[in-house]
Amino acid sequence: MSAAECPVKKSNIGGGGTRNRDWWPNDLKLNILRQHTGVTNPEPKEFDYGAAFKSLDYEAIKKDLTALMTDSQEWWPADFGHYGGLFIRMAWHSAGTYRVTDGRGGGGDGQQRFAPLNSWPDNVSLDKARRLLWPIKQKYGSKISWADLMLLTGNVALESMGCPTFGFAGGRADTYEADESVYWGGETTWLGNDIRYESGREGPAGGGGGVVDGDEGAKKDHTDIHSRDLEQPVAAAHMGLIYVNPEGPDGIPDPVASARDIRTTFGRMAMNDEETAALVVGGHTFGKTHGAAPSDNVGEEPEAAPIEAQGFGWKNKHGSGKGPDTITSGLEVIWTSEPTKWSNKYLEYLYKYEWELTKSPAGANQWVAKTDDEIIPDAYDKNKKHKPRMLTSDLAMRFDPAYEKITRRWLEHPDELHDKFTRAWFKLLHRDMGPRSRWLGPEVPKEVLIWEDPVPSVDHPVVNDSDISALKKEILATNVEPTSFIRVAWAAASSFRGSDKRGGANGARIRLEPQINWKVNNPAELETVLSALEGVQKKFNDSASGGKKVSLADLIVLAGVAALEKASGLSVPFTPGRTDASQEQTDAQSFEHLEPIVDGFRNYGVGSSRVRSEQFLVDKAHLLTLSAPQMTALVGGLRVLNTNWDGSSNGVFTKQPGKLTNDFFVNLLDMGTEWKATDGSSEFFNGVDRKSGDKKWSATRHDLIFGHHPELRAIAEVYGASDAQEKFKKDFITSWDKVMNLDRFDVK
Ligand code: HEB
Repeated sequence: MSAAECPVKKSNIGGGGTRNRDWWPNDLKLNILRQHTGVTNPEPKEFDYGAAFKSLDYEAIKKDLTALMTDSQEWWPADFGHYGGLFIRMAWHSAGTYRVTDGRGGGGDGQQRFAPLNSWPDNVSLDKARRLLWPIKQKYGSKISWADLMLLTGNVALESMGCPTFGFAGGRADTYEADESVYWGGETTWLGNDIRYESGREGPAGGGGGVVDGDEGAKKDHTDIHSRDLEQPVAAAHMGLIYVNPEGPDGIPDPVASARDIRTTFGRMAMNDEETAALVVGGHTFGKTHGAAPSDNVGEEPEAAPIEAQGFGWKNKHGSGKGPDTITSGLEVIWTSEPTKWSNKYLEYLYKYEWELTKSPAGANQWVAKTDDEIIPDAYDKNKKHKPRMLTSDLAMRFDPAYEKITRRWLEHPDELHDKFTRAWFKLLHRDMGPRSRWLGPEVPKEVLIWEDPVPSVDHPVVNDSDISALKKEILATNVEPTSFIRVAWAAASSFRGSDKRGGANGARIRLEPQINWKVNNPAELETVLSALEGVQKKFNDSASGGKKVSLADLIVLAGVAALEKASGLSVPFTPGRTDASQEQTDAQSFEHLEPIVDGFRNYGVGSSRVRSEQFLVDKAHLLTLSAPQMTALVGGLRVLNTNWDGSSNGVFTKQPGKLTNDFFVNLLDMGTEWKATDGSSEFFNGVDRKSGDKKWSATRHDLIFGHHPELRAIAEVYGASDAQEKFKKDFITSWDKVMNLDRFDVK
């Protein structure tokens, strides 16, 4: 037994050994707030990926990719002499990890190169696909990221097989470490699915979880594949799969139950029935599945493979281990008679034949057409022919009544399928890119799509410095409390999430459904603020010279800025140029996913027995792309500014509420105060004078965590020191400005 296998003696250097995570697995983790920072990235600090991408010879790389499709390599031969199917699957599995609930996952960061995705059971053989791309990545270097390259390759694969696409946009900068922020489920075994279907479960309590649901509700029987509920926010039916088990839920070959899982998981990916069906039908028009022999021929995944494998995993000892002997999913299906050409044959066969349950050579459930027609070519042997075959998840496209209605129409109208497929494919690849101002390259489509969350472009001169100071005076002259302006500006801007770059103040969507009615936005106060600002806006726009206009989105932020200047006595930056979106430009249903369940910045809501309040706070800070010091400065500042969502005094540790001071930290760290829980759930606390016993303050977990957690306390001590008053105010304003402009990709 080697040292690496010894269960007792672990490595004592290089980060090995028993660590804090092992000793205190429930401790609050801040690691997700310091990912992808300068030290992990080999590019120089000033590297601008957008500029690098703009210098890429786009036509040349597309030509190289097209040539690669049919340049079969001895070490991993191309099925049917064409890598198209494999590359489409690579792109699809890259983008398809996206979930609309928290915006995490997706192809935007090139995470398929890192664990766990590089080793997911569903990503078998994609290690080979990426390696086939290395010569092209090497040739173009920093001008194209892996993230862009994997997706562009999928697009070129489609085009090279006669399927014109809807377009392509680049602009996804690479990350260089495994992203720890995504909750993929609580299971500890691959393909396990117990925890995600068991409401009432305890589940993991570690940090870095996504926003997960509460733990109310009776325990459900998670073995009932017709009624089980998938845990939020996960978007896959099993740990290690992108979506659903191709054999059917839990391997049970039931097409209708499969449809249920498909609908849920693709729905979490922000796809409706039509988009889902288009993707499945269009995708499986190409390529084949691989299950030449039982899966026990296959070795360990890349993360667990030996060093000499150099990043490859799943070494296959069946036959040659490649080409006709490939084992990927363990299923052995070729959908159409022309697997390297766009056609309508998937649907033709799906409806032409009746289907019989059978087993793949690896023993997996799959379906074969009840026919003598041997019309399907072999991937390697020109003399061999096969019967049409399908996966259980393919039959879902026919046997689920809603999918059937859609796919029967496309059977008669192939052009409609092409249109729906290419649009859904474009959405799949670009869903997490954020606003159009981030989309780069010559193939950005002209048509504006609702899921982009479009904002109108600026079609009028914007306000200048003297307008801005005049407007600030107007704003402060209204009879609205300055703190209300701060609350509303924060509410608007902090709806942003860095995961899929949605939300933010631009568009002034806080005045539209659904944000206008979010409880956390305090609708009554919001209305007062909005009508005051609309008054200021009308007055300005009616009288300003030279057609100048100010948007409500700008005024919402400017009002916060003006109030903050008053509260701090310092000048606060403001960058105009926002515009106002209309309700028609807003997919209200899709925006509902941006509503915070718990928001520690505004002292809104409490955690559950599964996810503690402070974990929600860290999660929110991560979505706001904040570091731990920035989160600390913002919470401390927002508290003394008296901006809790409901105006409560929790955490408002100051005698001068509304004034920007470092009092939150000074008073939090004051040894004269003793803290006591006020209720059984340890969510609310009173701070009492240690000597007199008199109540001085009230607080939530969102507040007290800054005195409890050693790393947060270390930051709080910096801000609570006697030399920190000016530093704190400056840091607060810098972080405030960052949040106000998180969505301003148009000016970055
Ligand atoms: Fe797919 C393949 C499943 C969706 C595209 N897929 C495949 C396979 C499987 C599956 C199992 C095989 C793998 C191997 O190799 O073995 N899918 C599936 C499922 C689903 C899907 C379950 C859901 C329902 N796909 C999909 C989509 C797409 C696709 C959506 C796109 C769009 N796939 C695909 C392709 C392929 C596959 C292209 C082939 C690959 C090759 O050729 O290699």
